[in-house]
Amino acid sequence: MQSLISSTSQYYFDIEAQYGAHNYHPLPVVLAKGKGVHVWDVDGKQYYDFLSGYSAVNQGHCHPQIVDAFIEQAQKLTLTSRAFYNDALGAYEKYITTLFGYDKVLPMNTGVEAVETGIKLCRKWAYEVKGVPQDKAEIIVCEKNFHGRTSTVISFSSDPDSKNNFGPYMPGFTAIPFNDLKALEAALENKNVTGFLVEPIQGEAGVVVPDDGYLKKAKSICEKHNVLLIADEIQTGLCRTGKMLACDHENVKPDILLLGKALSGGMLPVSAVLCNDEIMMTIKPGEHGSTYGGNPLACKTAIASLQVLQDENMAENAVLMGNLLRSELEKLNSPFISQVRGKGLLNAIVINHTNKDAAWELCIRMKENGLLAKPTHGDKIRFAPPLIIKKEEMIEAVEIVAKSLEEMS
Ligand code: IF1
Repeated sequence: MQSLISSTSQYYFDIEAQYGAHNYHPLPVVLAKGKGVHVWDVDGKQYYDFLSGYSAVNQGHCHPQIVDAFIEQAQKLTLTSRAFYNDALGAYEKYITTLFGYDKVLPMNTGVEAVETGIKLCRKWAYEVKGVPQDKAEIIVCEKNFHGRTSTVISFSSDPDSKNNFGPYMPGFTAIPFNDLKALEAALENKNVTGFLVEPIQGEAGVVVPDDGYLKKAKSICEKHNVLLIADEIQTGLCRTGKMLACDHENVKPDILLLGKALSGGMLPVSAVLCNDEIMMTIKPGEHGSTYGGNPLACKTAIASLQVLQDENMAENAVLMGNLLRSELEKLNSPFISQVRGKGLLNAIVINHTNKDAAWELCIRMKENGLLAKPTHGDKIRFAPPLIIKKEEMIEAVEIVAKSLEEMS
């Protein structure tokens, strides 16, 4: 379906095509402003943002308290490097470790850096604490995982787009089916296994929610084999699924917790690795780091981002609005929707249509009607608005989905 494109928007499409890498295929919309659940394009048209920066703006676009914290620190001191102490890092470290109940935090920037750091900690712990033979540590991952795009992390991806022609690949990873405890039990018979890296809900795979009790049983299997559970909560964490952490739905405490995205409310890249001393203290001075890791601007922004999640009860709202979204979508009884699934405000619909571009076309129609969402892996569309969305806004958003589905027929 041909989208209605203004000449202003076309200018931006062209300049990016000319000067920017073509590593994305964005929806044809050029955004210029964001506030709360809304974004506006260069022509001033308003949209509901149902992607939330891939769950990085859970708190809503340009949340005033987060912006204020950012601006205040930006005018004082933004980066010292870790070659020196600064007056923001310690307070942040105390805040976040107290909030999540771990001895220590290792501050990084992007989500994949937190994943890489978690892998390095798990391996170091294997050799220096568990006693795995040198260079034999094995980490179990799940098929259809998404943990980021560095060369190590795509080494254990099962997605050809993420992996093809980026070899040679990093060894030391074994993939098992997600949501399969027998496969996990069997994989952990290998005494060299040191960790199990898993997303509590698989995001990019199309919001795949495991059976109730899966995480709890996985944790006990790991404990039985002295294997670390590494929970990648970079997308599922920070109230997105209706609890502070998706692991909280089953009262599971990962050995290594990975956070990112909404940890900064969409202001700048901030990620974090949390674990207890037995694991964290295996890394000694000079053995890991990052120029921007733990910078004062990130620390103050992250505290504000975590505080507003709690102050504004965003997890509770995610439960209520997620239930409303899924029930309203089900009520549409659209022949084009074969499944509605998710937890809290991490949701996806599976499109049932002979036309392979149906999901894309539906996203184009929703864009024309005032709602932005993006297909993932062909026939799924993720619906993940900011967690501050109100009931009347959710109702209006579903009306846009319904109208767009009508147009599809
Ligand atoms: C893209 C989606 C993909 C993540 C989980 C680590 C990372 C991500 C569970 C790495 C990042 C982003 C990356 C972006 C699209 C988006 C994404 F699921 F969120 F939609 F790809 F799967 N763990 N997810 O979801 O964090 O290094 O990006 O900060 O690469 O296209 P990052």
